[in-house]
Amino acid sequence: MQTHTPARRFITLGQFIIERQSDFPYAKGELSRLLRDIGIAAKIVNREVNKAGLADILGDHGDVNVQGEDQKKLDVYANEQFIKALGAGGECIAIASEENEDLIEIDSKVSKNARYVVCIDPLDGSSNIDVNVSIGTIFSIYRRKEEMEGPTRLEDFLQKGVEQVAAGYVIYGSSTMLVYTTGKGVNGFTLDPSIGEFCLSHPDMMIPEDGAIYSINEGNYKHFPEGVKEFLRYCQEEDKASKRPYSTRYIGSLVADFHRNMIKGGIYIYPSTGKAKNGKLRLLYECNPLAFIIEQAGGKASDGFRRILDLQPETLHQRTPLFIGSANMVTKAEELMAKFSAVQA
Ligand code: AHM
Ligand code: MG
Repeated sequence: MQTHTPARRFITLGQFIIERQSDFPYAKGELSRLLRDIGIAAKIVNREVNKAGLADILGDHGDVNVQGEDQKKLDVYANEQFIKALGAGGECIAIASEENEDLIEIDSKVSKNARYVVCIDPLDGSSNIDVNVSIGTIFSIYRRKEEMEGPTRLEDFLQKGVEQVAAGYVIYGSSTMLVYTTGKGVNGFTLDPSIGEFCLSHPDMMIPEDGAIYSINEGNYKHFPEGVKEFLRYCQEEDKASKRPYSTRYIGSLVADFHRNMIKGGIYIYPSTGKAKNGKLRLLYECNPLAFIIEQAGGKASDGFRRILDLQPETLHQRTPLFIGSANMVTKAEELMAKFSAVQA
Protein backbone atom coordinates (compact mmCIF):
# COMPACT_ATOMS: atom_id res chain seq x y z
CA MET A 1 0.00 0.00 0.00
CA GLN A 2 1.23 3.48 -0.81
CA THR A 3 0.94 6.15 1.80
CA HIS A 4 0.41 9.77 0.97
CA THR A 5 1.57 12.49 3.32
CA PRO A 6 -0.25 15.70 2.44
CA ALA A 7 2.14 18.53 1.65
CA ARG A 8 1.91 21.64 3.79
CA ARG A 9 -1.35 23.27 2.70
CA PHE A 10 -1.06 26.59 1.02
CA ILE A 11 -4.09 28.84 0.96
CA THR A 12 -4.93 30.86 -2.11
CA LEU A 13 -6.63 34.24 -1.96
CA GLY A 14 -9.77 32.68 -3.44
CA GLN A 15 -9.91 29.93 -0.78
CA PHE A 16 -9.19 32.39 1.99
CA ILE A 17 -11.96 34.76 0.90
CA ILE A 18 -14.48 31.90 0.81
CA GLU A 19 -13.34 30.55 4.21
CA ARG A 20 -13.69 34.00 5.77
CA GLN A 21 -17.00 34.86 4.15
CA SER A 22 -18.94 34.40 7.38
CA ASP A 23 -16.80 37.16 8.95
CA PHE A 24 -18.24 39.73 6.58
CA PRO A 25 -20.91 42.06 7.85
CA TYR A 26 -23.30 40.94 5.08
CA ALA A 27 -22.33 37.34 4.37
CA LYS A 28 -24.08 36.93 1.06
CA GLY A 29 -20.96 36.40 -0.99
CA GLU A 30 -21.10 39.77 -2.78
CA LEU A 31 -18.09 41.22 -1.03
CA SER A 32 -16.18 37.98 -1.59
CA ARG A 33 -16.85 38.23 -5.29
CA LEU A 34 -15.82 41.87 -5.32
CA LEU A 35 -12.49 41.06 -3.67
CA ARG A 36 -12.00 38.19 -6.08
CA ASP A 37 -12.58 40.58 -9.03
CA ILE A 38 -9.99 42.99 -7.65
CA GLY A 39 -7.53 40.10 -7.26
CA ILE A 40 -8.03 39.12 -10.90
CA ALA A 41 -7.50 42.67 -12.18
CA ALA A 42 -4.38 42.95 -9.99
CA LYS A 43 -2.89 39.89 -11.69
CA ILE A 44 -3.53 41.37 -15.13
CA VAL A 45 -1.99 44.71 -14.12
CA ASN A 46 0.95 42.86 -12.57
CA ARG A 47 1.61 41.12 -15.87
CA GLU A 48 1.87 44.47 -17.65
CA VAL A 49 3.89 46.13 -14.88
CA ASN A 50 6.43 43.32 -15.14
CA LYS A 51 6.69 43.87 -18.88
CA ALA A 52 7.04 47.63 -18.51
CA GLY A 53 10.68 47.71 -19.50
CA LEU A 54 10.11 45.45 -22.48
CA ALA A 55 6.87 46.44 -24.08
CA ASP A 56 6.25 49.74 -25.76
CA ILE A 57 4.20 50.80 -22.80
CA LEU A 58 6.45 53.24 -20.99
CA GLY A 59 6.12 56.96 -21.27
CA ASP A 60 3.37 59.51 -21.26
CA HIS A 61 -0.05 58.70 -22.55
CA GLY A 62 -0.56 62.28 -23.56
CA ASP A 63 -3.57 63.06 -21.35
CA VAL A 64 -3.51 64.89 -18.07
CA ASN A 65 -5.50 63.49 -15.12
CA VAL A 66 -7.78 65.34 -12.69
CA GLN A 67 -4.85 66.40 -10.53
CA GLY A 68 -3.14 68.02 -13.53
CA GLU A 69 -0.44 65.33 -13.65
CA ASP A 70 0.71 63.63 -16.83
CA GLN A 71 -0.83 60.19 -17.16
CA LYS A 72 1.46 57.32 -17.97
CA LYS A 73 0.28 54.55 -20.23
CA LEU A 74 0.29 52.06 -17.40
CA ASP A 75 -1.94 54.28 -15.24
CA VAL A 76 -4.49 54.28 -18.00
CA TYR A 77 -4.14 50.55 -18.53
CA ALA A 78 -4.51 49.77 -14.81
CA ASN A 79 -7.53 52.05 -14.54
CA GLU A 80 -9.20 50.28 -17.45
CA GLN A 81 -8.50 46.83 -16.04
CA PHE A 82 -9.96 47.57 -12.62
CA ILE A 83 -13.02 49.25 -14.12
CA LYS A 84 -13.51 46.32 -16.47
CA ALA A 85 -13.19 43.70 -13.73
CA LEU A 86 -15.48 45.56 -11.32
CA GLY A 87 -17.98 46.23 -14.08
CA ALA A 88 -18.15 42.62 -15.17
CA GLY A 89 -18.38 41.25 -11.64
CA GLY A 90 -21.86 42.64 -10.95
CA GLU A 91 -21.29 43.59 -7.30
CA CYS A 92 -20.14 47.18 -7.76
CA ILE A 93 -22.53 49.94 -8.80
CA ALA A 94 -19.99 52.73 -9.24
CA ILE A 95 -16.30 53.57 -8.96
CA ALA A 96 -14.35 56.66 -7.94
CA SER A 97 -10.87 56.57 -9.43
CA GLU A 98 -7.89 58.87 -9.13
CA GLU A 99 -7.78 58.86 -12.91
CA ASN A 100 -11.35 60.08 -13.49
CA GLU A 101 -12.77 63.41 -12.47
CA ASP A 102 -16.33 62.09 -12.13
CA LEU A 103 -17.83 58.91 -10.77
CA ILE A 104 -17.87 55.97 -13.11
CA GLU A 105 -21.33 54.42 -13.06
CA ILE A 106 -21.53 50.79 -14.06
CA ASP A 107 -24.26 50.63 -16.61
CA SER A 108 -25.16 46.97 -16.90
CA LYS A 109 -28.05 44.68 -16.02
CA VAL A 110 -25.93 42.57 -13.67
CA SER A 111 -24.91 45.59 -11.59
CA LYS A 112 -28.33 47.22 -11.37
CA ASN A 113 -28.93 46.14 -7.78
CA ALA A 114 -25.30 46.10 -6.66
CA ARG A 115 -24.79 47.35 -3.10
CA TYR A 116 -21.12 48.32 -3.18
CA VAL A 117 -19.04 51.26 -4.37
CA VAL A 118 -15.27 51.20 -4.83
CA CYS A 119 -12.73 54.01 -4.51
CA ILE A 120 -9.45 53.21 -6.21
CA ASP A 121 -6.04 54.55 -7.04
CA PRO A 122 -5.29 52.08 -9.83
CA LEU A 123 -1.55 52.77 -10.03
CA ASP A 124 -0.06 54.84 -7.27
CA GLY A 125 3.49 56.13 -7.44
CA SER A 126 3.41 56.00 -11.21
CA SER A 127 6.33 58.44 -11.53
CA ASN A 128 8.39 55.43 -10.40
CA ILE A 129 7.43 53.18 -13.31
CA ASP A 130 10.18 54.39 -15.60
CA VAL A 131 12.87 53.70 -13.00
CA ASN A 132 11.81 50.19 -11.98
CA VAL A 133 10.77 51.13 -8.46
CA SER A 134 7.81 49.49 -6.67
CA ILE A 135 4.35 50.88 -7.39
CA GLY A 136 0.93 49.91 -6.10
CA THR A 137 -2.84 49.86 -6.28
CA ILE A 138 -4.95 51.06 -3.36
CA PHE A 139 -8.67 50.33 -2.97
CA SER A 140 -11.50 50.95 -0.57
CA ILE A 141 -14.99 49.41 -0.55
CA TYR A 142 -18.17 50.88 0.92
CA ARG A 143 -21.65 49.51 1.09
CA ARG A 144 -24.31 51.91 -0.15
CA LYS A 145 -26.46 53.33 2.60
CA GLU A 146 -29.55 51.15 3.12
CA GLU A 147 -31.89 53.91 2.07
CA MET A 148 -30.03 54.46 -1.21
CA GLU A 149 -31.85 53.04 -4.19
CA GLY A 150 -31.52 53.58 -7.92
CA PRO A 151 -28.53 55.21 -9.58
CA THR A 152 -25.49 55.91 -7.49
CA ARG A 153 -25.13 59.30 -5.82
CA LEU A 154 -22.16 61.21 -4.55
CA GLU A 155 -23.33 60.46 -0.98
CA ASP A 156 -22.53 56.78 -1.55
CA PHE A 157 -18.88 57.83 -1.76
CA LEU A 158 -18.76 60.62 0.78
CA GLN A 159 -18.89 58.27 3.74
CA LYS A 160 -16.38 58.49 6.56
CA GLY A 161 -13.49 56.01 6.51
CA VAL A 162 -14.97 54.20 9.53
CA GLU A 163 -17.75 53.03 7.23
CA GLN A 164 -15.42 51.06 4.95
CA VAL A 165 -16.28 47.38 4.70
CA ALA A 166 -12.99 46.39 3.12
CA ALA A 167 -9.77 47.98 1.94
CA GLY A 168 -6.49 46.82 0.54
CA TYR A 169 -3.46 47.44 -1.58
CA VAL A 170 -1.38 45.60 -4.11
CA ILE A 171 2.35 46.19 -4.22
CA TYR A 172 4.12 45.43 -7.47
CA GLY A 173 7.60 44.99 -6.05
CA SER A 174 10.37 42.40 -6.03
CA SER A 175 7.39 40.14 -5.52
CA THR A 176 3.75 41.13 -5.93
CA MET A 177 1.57 41.14 -2.86
CA LEU A 178 -2.07 41.82 -2.14
CA VAL A 179 -2.86 42.91 1.42
CA TYR A 180 -6.41 43.49 2.60
CA THR A 181 -8.72 43.81 5.56
CA THR A 182 -12.45 43.44 6.06
CA GLY A 183 -12.19 44.72 9.62
CA LYS A 184 -11.07 41.38 11.10
CA GLY A 185 -7.31 41.81 10.95
CA VAL A 186 -4.99 42.19 8.00
CA ASN A 187 -3.75 39.41 5.75
CA GLY A 188 -1.12 39.48 3.02
CA PHE A 189 -0.89 37.24 -0.06
CA THR A 190 2.13 36.85 -2.32
CA LEU A 191 1.64 36.13 -6.00
CA ASP A 192 3.23 32.85 -7.04
CA PRO A 193 3.86 33.51 -10.73
CA SER A 194 4.35 29.81 -11.46
CA ILE A 195 0.71 29.03 -10.63
CA GLY A 196 -0.73 32.52 -11.09
CA GLU A 197 -2.27 32.59 -7.60
CA PHE A 198 -1.98 34.90 -4.63
CA CYS A 199 -1.03 32.64 -1.69
CA LEU A 200 -1.37 33.52 1.98
CA SER A 201 2.14 34.49 3.07
CA HIS A 202 1.57 37.11 5.81
CA PRO A 203 -1.33 36.03 8.04
CA ASP A 204 -2.57 38.44 10.75
CA MET A 205 -0.16 41.25 9.97
CA MET A 206 0.61 43.59 12.86
CA ILE A 207 2.74 46.73 12.80
CA PRO A 208 5.26 47.09 15.66
CA GLU A 209 4.09 49.70 18.21
CA ASP A 210 7.44 51.46 17.94
CA GLY A 211 9.59 51.82 14.88
CA ALA A 212 12.94 53.28 13.90
CA ILE A 213 12.10 54.53 10.39
CA TYR A 214 10.56 57.82 9.28
CA SER A 215 9.48 58.46 5.71
CA ILE A 216 8.91 61.99 4.47
CA ASN A 217 9.93 64.13 1.51
CA GLU A 218 12.36 66.38 3.35
CA GLY A 219 12.82 68.50 0.25
CA ASN A 220 9.70 70.36 1.39
CA TYR A 221 11.17 70.98 4.89
CA LYS A 222 11.08 74.76 4.68
CA HIS A 223 7.31 74.71 4.28
CA PHE A 224 6.47 72.05 6.88
CA PRO A 225 4.33 72.98 9.91
CA GLU A 226 6.44 73.65 13.04
CA GLY A 227 5.07 70.47 14.65
CA VAL A 228 6.50 68.36 11.81
CA LYS A 229 9.86 70.15 12.03
CA GLU A 230 9.93 69.40 15.78
CA PHE A 231 9.07 65.77 15.11
CA LEU A 232 11.95 65.51 12.62
CA ARG A 233 14.30 66.99 15.22
CA TYR A 234 13.04 64.37 17.68
CA CYS A 235 13.65 61.57 15.12
CA GLN A 236 17.20 62.79 14.54
CA GLU A 237 18.13 63.26 18.22
CA GLU A 238 20.54 60.83 19.85
CA ASP A 239 18.79 58.56 22.40
CA LYS A 240 20.02 54.99 22.62
CA ALA A 241 17.08 53.80 24.77
CA SER A 242 14.60 54.63 22.03
CA LYS A 243 16.93 53.67 19.15
CA ARG A 244 17.24 57.28 18.00
CA PRO A 245 18.39 58.69 15.69
CA TYR A 246 15.91 56.87 13.45
CA SER A 247 16.64 56.08 9.81
CA THR A 248 15.04 57.94 6.92
CA ARG A 249 13.61 55.76 4.18
CA TYR A 250 11.59 57.48 1.45
CA ILE A 251 10.79 55.71 -1.80
CA GLY A 252 8.23 58.25 -2.97
CA SER A 253 5.79 55.44 -3.67
CA LEU A 254 3.21 55.44 -0.92
CA VAL A 255 2.32 51.76 -1.05
CA ALA A 256 5.99 50.74 -0.92
CA ASP A 257 6.83 53.11 1.95
CA PHE A 258 3.68 52.03 3.80
CA HIS A 259 4.30 48.32 3.27
CA ARG A 260 7.89 48.50 4.53
CA ASN A 261 6.84 50.46 7.60
CA MET A 262 4.00 47.99 8.29
CA ILE A 263 6.49 45.15 8.44
CA LYS A 264 9.42 46.87 10.12
CA GLY A 265 7.69 49.59 12.13
CA GLY A 266 7.89 53.25 11.19
CA ILE A 267 5.96 56.36 10.28
CA TYR A 268 5.08 57.88 6.90
CA ILE A 269 4.21 61.57 6.82
CA TYR A 270 2.90 63.72 3.99
CA PRO A 271 2.08 66.98 5.78
CA SER A 272 0.79 70.25 4.46
CA THR A 273 3.46 72.11 2.52
CA GLY A 274 3.78 75.66 1.25
CA LYS A 275 2.37 74.62 -2.10
CA ALA A 276 -0.41 72.43 -0.74
CA LYS A 277 -2.22 73.28 2.48
CA ASN A 278 -3.80 69.81 2.62
CA GLY A 279 -0.73 67.91 1.51
CA LYS A 280 -0.79 65.78 -1.59
CA LEU A 281 -2.59 62.56 -0.80
CA ARG A 282 -6.25 61.89 -1.47
CA LEU A 283 -8.58 60.97 1.39
CA LEU A 284 -10.91 58.57 -0.40
CA TYR A 285 -8.58 56.26 -2.27
CA GLU A 286 -5.18 56.74 -0.65
CA CYS A 287 -5.54 57.74 3.02
CA ASN A 288 -8.76 56.03 4.13
CA PRO A 289 -7.94 52.54 2.87
CA LEU A 290 -4.42 52.64 4.35
CA ALA A 291 -5.80 54.09 7.60
CA PHE A 292 -8.28 51.18 7.86
CA ILE A 293 -5.47 48.69 7.28
CA ILE A 294 -3.04 50.31 9.73
CA GLU A 295 -5.65 50.44 12.51
CA GLN A 296 -6.51 46.81 11.92
CA ALA A 297 -2.79 46.05 12.22
CA GLY A 298 -2.51 47.92 15.54
CA GLY A 299 -1.15 51.21 14.16
CA LYS A 300 -2.56 54.73 13.81
CA ALA A 301 -3.45 57.21 11.06
CA SER A 302 -4.03 60.89 11.60
CA ASP A 303 -4.07 64.21 9.76
CA GLY A 304 -1.82 65.51 12.54
CA PHE A 305 -4.74 66.32 14.82
CA ARG A 306 -7.65 64.03 13.98
CA ARG A 307 -8.14 60.37 13.20
CA ILE A 308 -8.23 59.95 9.41
CA LEU A 309 -11.15 57.50 9.56
CA ASP A 310 -13.32 60.12 11.30
CA LEU A 311 -12.89 62.83 8.65
CA GLN A 312 -16.05 63.69 6.77
CA PRO A 313 -15.28 63.70 3.02
CA GLU A 314 -16.73 66.61 1.11
CA THR A 315 -15.45 65.98 -2.39
CA LEU A 316 -14.26 62.94 -4.31
CA HIS A 317 -10.67 64.02 -4.82
CA GLN A 318 -10.16 65.83 -1.52
CA ARG A 319 -6.65 65.83 -0.06
CA THR A 320 -5.52 65.55 3.53
CA PRO A 321 -2.23 65.60 5.39
CA LEU A 322 -1.30 62.06 6.47
CA PHE A 323 0.65 60.74 9.47
CA ILE A 324 0.47 56.94 9.42
CA GLY A 325 2.32 54.03 10.97
CA SER A 326 3.45 52.68 14.33
CA ALA A 327 1.05 53.82 17.06
CA ASN A 328 3.64 55.37 19.38
CA MET A 329 5.34 57.28 16.57
CA VAL A 330 2.07 58.76 15.29
CA THR A 331 1.06 59.67 18.84
CA LYS A 332 4.39 61.46 19.33
CA ALA A 333 3.97 63.37 16.05
CA GLU A 334 0.43 64.38 17.08
CA GLU A 335 1.72 65.60 20.46
CA LEU A 336 4.23 67.86 18.73
CA MET A 337 1.67 69.06 16.20
CA ALA A 338 -0.70 70.02 19.03
CA LYS A 339 2.11 71.85 20.81
CA PHE A 340 3.74 73.67 17.89
CA SER A 341 1.20 73.93 15.06
CA ALA A 342 -2.16 75.60 14.90
CA VAL A 343 -5.07 73.23 14.29
CA GLN A 344 -6.11 73.31 10.65
CA ALA A 345 -9.58 74.45 9.80
P1 AHM B 1 0.36 59.74 -7.40
O1 AHM B 1 -0.98 59.25 -6.91
O2 AHM B 1 0.25 60.80 -8.44
O3 AHM B 1 1.25 58.60 -7.80
O4 AHM B 1 1.02 60.53 -6.16
C1 AHM B 1 1.10 59.90 -4.93
C2 AHM B 1 2.54 59.64 -4.61
C3 AHM B 1 2.72 58.70 -3.46
O5 AHM B 1 2.85 57.38 -3.91
C4 AHM B 1 3.99 59.17 -2.86
O6 AHM B 1 4.11 58.83 -1.51
C5 AHM B 1 3.93 60.64 -3.07
O7 AHM B 1 3.13 60.84 -4.22
C6 AHM B 1 5.27 61.24 -3.33
O8 AHM B 1 5.15 62.61 -3.50
P2 AHM B 1 6.42 63.57 -3.51
O9 AHM B 1 7.13 63.28 -4.79
O10 AHM B 1 5.87 64.94 -3.44
O11 AHM B 1 7.26 63.21 -2.31
MG1 MG C 1 -1.96 58.06 -6.06
